[in-house]
Amino acid sequence: MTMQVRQETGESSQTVADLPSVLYTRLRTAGLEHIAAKLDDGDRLELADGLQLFECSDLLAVGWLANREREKRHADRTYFNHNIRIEATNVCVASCLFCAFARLQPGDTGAYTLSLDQVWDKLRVRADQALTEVHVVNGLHPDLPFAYYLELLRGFKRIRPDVHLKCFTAVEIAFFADLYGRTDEQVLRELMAAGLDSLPGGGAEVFAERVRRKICHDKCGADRYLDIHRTAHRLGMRTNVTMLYGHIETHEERVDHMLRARALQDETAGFQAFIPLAFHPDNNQMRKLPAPTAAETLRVHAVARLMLDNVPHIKAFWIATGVETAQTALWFGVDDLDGTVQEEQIYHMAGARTPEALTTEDISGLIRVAGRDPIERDTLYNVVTQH
Ligand code: V47
Repeated sequence: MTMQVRQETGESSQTVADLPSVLYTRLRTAGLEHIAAKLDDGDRLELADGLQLFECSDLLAVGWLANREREKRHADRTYFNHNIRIEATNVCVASCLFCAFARLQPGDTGAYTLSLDQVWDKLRVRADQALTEVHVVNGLHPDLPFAYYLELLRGFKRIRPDVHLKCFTAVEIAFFADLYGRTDEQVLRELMAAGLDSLPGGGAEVFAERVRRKICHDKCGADRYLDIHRTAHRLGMRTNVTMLYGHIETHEERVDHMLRARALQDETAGFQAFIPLAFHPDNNQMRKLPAPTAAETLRVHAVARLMLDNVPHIKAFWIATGVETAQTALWFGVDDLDGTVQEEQIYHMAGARTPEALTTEDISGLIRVAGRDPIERDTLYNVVTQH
């Protein structure tokens, strides 16, 4: 076995013979020796390896392997961006059991739909901020015309032509296609012509049919979600992919989810980041379930880093994981913390107790305190500022 280990500098490497014996013994005792060897040899991890990583009792050994992969790619570099999150409407015809945000009908208590001016104002009032990204996620509204979404994008570009528009999940794209009588590709092309720059990763939940049938039966399925990302990549856009974990899914379904994302990435290389999303149980139809623990969160991010050898970034969405766990995850495979966010609602309505926004100084400070180097990036991972 040749176990190559890159040091934190990313410059030197060592074989298993050079590893401190205590570390080698620990990996062997954890039963992870052969997974370490596969990683060294550039062999891919498969379903059985992923299951073993989820079931291994030594979380630190799993984390150590994930951290080694993280440092090979990024050394200490840790990315975040200066973004704003906008949810223009929470009216949604889908009935996902985990969702605390959606309201079925326009007149229902708490239902809202912002006018275009109200949406644009969210950007206008931040004219003094060096924002680089607007991230839009909406409910599936049955009555808005397609022109609303096209105009929303055009208006953002009029106000801030420099800002990257990461808008509409694949689930929304599928909904638009069905509602407005277009193909998925036509919808993407029209939105791109109006200013769309990339797609966020929302709506993936868990790809396994068993899980989708139970928690999100009436929205776009896994194959269509992946096909929309495939099309977006072909049209030249980059996208992200998420996984909602910590509810009814099995370890096998988590690994299967990662492998399906990896297979598409082999085809297109269009995913920038994989983002595990921690389930929040307040105010939704799965409220009897406990939230995932910090240990589970660290493990999911670590296993994602190890399985998704072809996806450049593993992102911890600090709103979902909590700030402290996101910081710790920087030593469990994570190299990205999303962004300043501002005005997030989906998680806060589901019980998140994280702040609603962090400044770029807050984020770079918490990265530095965790022992990593903060880098403010734009959506496409170009460096904006090396803090
Ligand atoms: O798809 C909804 C999730 C997602 C709950 O692409 C919930 O950069 C946990 O996708 N508990 C939307 N999760 C958010 C999202 C996202 C977040 C950050 C970055 C990016 C990106 C994308 O939120 C939904 C769903 O999976 N969600 N309700 C809940 N109660």
